[in-house]
Amino acid sequence: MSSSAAAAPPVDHTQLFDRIAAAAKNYPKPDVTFGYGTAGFRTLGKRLPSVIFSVGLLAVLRSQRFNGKAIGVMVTASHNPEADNGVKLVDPAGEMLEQSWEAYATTLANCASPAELVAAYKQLAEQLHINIGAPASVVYAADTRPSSPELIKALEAALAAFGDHVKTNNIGVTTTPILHYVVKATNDTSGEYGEPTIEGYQKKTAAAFKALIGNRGPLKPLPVDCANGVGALSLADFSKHIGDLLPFRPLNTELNKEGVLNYQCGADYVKTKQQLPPSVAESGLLNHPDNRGASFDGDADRLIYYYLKGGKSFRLLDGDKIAVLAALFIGDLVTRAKLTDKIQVGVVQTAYANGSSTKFIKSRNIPVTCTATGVKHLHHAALNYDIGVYFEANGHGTVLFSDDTIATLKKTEPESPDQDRAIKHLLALSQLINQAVGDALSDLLLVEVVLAHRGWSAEEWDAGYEDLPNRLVKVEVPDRHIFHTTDAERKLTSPAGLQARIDEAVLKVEQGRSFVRPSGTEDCVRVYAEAATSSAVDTLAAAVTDLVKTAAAEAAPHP
Ligand code: 16G
Ligand code: MG
Repeated sequence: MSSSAAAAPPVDHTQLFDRIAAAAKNYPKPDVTFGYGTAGFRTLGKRLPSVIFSVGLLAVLRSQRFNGKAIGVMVTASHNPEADNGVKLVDPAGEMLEQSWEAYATTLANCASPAELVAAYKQLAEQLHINIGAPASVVYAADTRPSSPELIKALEAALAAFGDHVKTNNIGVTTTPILHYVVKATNDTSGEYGEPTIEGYQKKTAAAFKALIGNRGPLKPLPVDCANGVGALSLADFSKHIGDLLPFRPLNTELNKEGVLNYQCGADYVKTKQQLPPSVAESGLLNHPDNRGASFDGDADRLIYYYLKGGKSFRLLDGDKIAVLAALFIGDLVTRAKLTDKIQVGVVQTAYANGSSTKFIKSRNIPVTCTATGVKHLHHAALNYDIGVYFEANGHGTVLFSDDTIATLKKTEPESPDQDRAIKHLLALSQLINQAVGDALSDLLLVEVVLAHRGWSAEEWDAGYEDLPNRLVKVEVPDRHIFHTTDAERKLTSPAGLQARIDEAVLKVEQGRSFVRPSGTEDCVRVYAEAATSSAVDTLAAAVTDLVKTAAAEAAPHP
């Protein structure tokens, strides 16, 4: 970086390369091709040790690239079955790894031998002009999966090869959003973001929650389905900090029983099946119409709410409903703070957002941006707003406050007690809501704060708009890579002619909308459809599925 670096004598890193190669021998690569996808690497846990080892090397390089700032490594496979595992890297500001580095992760993960790995690593460092002898810092954590301890050992073996100049911080078993928080807090030089520990996260979140609830508590008990995952731990820890202010009724908290993680429970189960997990139904905790319940996914970065209307019929309160609840509440606070000319609140969604939610948000004069699927895309777009509310329908999301917004809030002199309260509430929300990444626990607290302030039950929250009936179909095709999209994945550019046929099918049904995209996490193509009625959406989903299958078969090579 400095001119003296260029003039320095070449450093001999042979010993380091030898140590890396020797350690890598213990983690032979299986005969699998790996790819760093939407959520990092994800596959059967037993296939991953070599991948995790290579991720350790990349984390060090990434940290050196930022002059030794901490990089995060999270070992988790989120809502996937228990036998799966995964790993992703977290950038210094607590964000997902910058996209251009995903290809480097893939290159290192696919090296077939220790010698190849060292050569690829060396080449990468040269190409990026990174001094591999420079200091680095890596913070890491894992979820509760049985394969996680073994994978953490592989990561530590890679980091240990560097000796003392790589600082490591194993924060243990925790949620993905807490790891993101700790990375952001570690690198925050202002010291304002919070202590860089799990405890620091709990304290900061609890203080903001208490300030926002004020004398509105104690709130009604809340059943929380923890998917038998790591969210159960953070919920129990958090509970100690707030006492009875919000009494949780934790469900699915088995962390040591085999085969139960994400099994018939969790946010993904509820969203895809559109029904209560059997365990939640059996608990009877939702039988009262005023009650609401929530589900986390396996690493607690997704949140879904629900209730039984009239104590009987299941109603889903998904990421779209959370986004609407949050955006309108925050918008009202900005109005009361008399800052509408300085602070613009916007919502970011994907094409999976129910059309009714988008229409509803726009009808309230709140701008909406649509991005491609995947947290990083939404997060990036949300940064364009002063306060950006982003949620995927599946429950991933958060609310980002820009630095300028925080500065504006801090320097505004209130002229009335109401304006003063609104400003304080906005500042407290910026402390409550995880600014690094979507966080099921902090999002849950956000929902509870809004409901408490509005004095609403789940049913009143739900009353804003009615979801259009929708279907999500998974279509297995010979080659999903022939499907290419544009316009935030709302239109196909190939196979040729398919989009025009989908458009024709859409026109045949009232309020129809449908799009097709290749999955970033599974070997399939996903069809989404919505329409005015349940039967119309069935017709549309079936028609588009047929079109996709036909186009995929026509494109496949004939034997
Ligand atoms: C990953 C993404 C999630 C997205 C999903 C789509 C992150 C942390 N996770 O789980 O946001 O909704 O992929 O899966 O970005 P798909 O490409 O298989 O439809
Ligand atoms: Mg997750």
